[in-house]
Amino acid sequence: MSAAGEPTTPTPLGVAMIGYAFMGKAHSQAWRNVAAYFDVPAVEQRVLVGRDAEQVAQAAARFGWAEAATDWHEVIARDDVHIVDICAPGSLHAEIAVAALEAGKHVLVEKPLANSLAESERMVAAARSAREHGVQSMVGFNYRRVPALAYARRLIADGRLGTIRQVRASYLQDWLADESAPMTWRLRKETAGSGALGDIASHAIDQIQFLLGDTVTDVSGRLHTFVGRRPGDGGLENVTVDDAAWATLSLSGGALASVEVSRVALGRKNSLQIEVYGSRGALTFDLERLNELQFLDGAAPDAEQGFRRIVVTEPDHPYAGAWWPPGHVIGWEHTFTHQIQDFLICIRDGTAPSPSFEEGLQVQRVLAAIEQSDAAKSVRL
Ligand code: SOE
Repeated sequence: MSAAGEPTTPTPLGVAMIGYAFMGKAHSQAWRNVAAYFDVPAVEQRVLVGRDAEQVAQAAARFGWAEAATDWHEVIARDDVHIVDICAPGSLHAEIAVAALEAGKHVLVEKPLANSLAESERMVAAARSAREHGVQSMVGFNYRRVPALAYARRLIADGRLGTIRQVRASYLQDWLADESAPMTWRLRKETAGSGALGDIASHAIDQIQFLLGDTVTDVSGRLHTFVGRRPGDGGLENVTVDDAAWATLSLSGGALASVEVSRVALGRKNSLQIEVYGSRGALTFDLERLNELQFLDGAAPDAEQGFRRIVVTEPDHPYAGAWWPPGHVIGWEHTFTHQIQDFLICIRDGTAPSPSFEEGLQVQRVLAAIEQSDAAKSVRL
């Protein structure tokens, strides 16, 4: 407590991270770098947690963590741990997040929030009561922190596109196009919850709601699994999640959006594309050119109509001023650094971060509605 009785931020803030695979690696570089580029409270990467003692120790040494541990229960009880960053599979999110929040730790959890609505609701309840004690929580929808997309949101909020009518979002990958690609936790319903739906449609849906500042109110959807069996440890195993998903969404402000996602779209590595069409302007974004935004100003003279390319690296653009001079582009990993800087500022200022667990639950409701709509099936001709 400060002299005025206000809660003070411990210095440095001790961080524990659970999980050290792909997302753990991405988050680690952000924890390592954030204080070098942004004006944030000091942090210390105290402990990395994983199930395999040898592997987690190697990962800790490599990714800059002071210690390694195998029992997350012990770690969240430590007094020198103030923040818990959950990069474990979705099936573990609820249990760890609720326990960490109850132990008074700020929690950052990877997307999607959880594997089911029931788990998500438990997490929201825990987040709400923790918030009353100044304990913050956030979901890792990192694409909100792409400068071009944060800037797109600003243009939309400023009315530069007029009334938004239509959004097209697609997120296509091909790492499952090969039928011999092996089983992983991401292909089992009990660990991942769903397939392309939770993994990448969740990003697209969050992004649409973020850009428009709107909420999805109505959904129709379709899921499909193209490769039903894949090699596991003991031979071929059933894939219990979708490979691809489609949805049309109505938004509270009157816009309609289409979403198409796939992990079997051959040739597409990590292609997130978004197009927004309004009554006065339009914009398009492609993650493979993440420093750029294409903007069409419908108010320009007819003879000058056309999309123009904005390189989103100016000091006035979101996040960009912390890095390099204009035109010196940044990459995918920077979105995680931005995410952690936003989270740390909220912890320091005692303000609620976004996307909150409530916002994560809203995405989860849309995912569940797409599954429900798929179960209702289409009209057969
Ligand atoms: C795997 O499909 C994945 O790593 C997602 O889980 C991430 O959220 C996305 O950013 C990239 O693809």
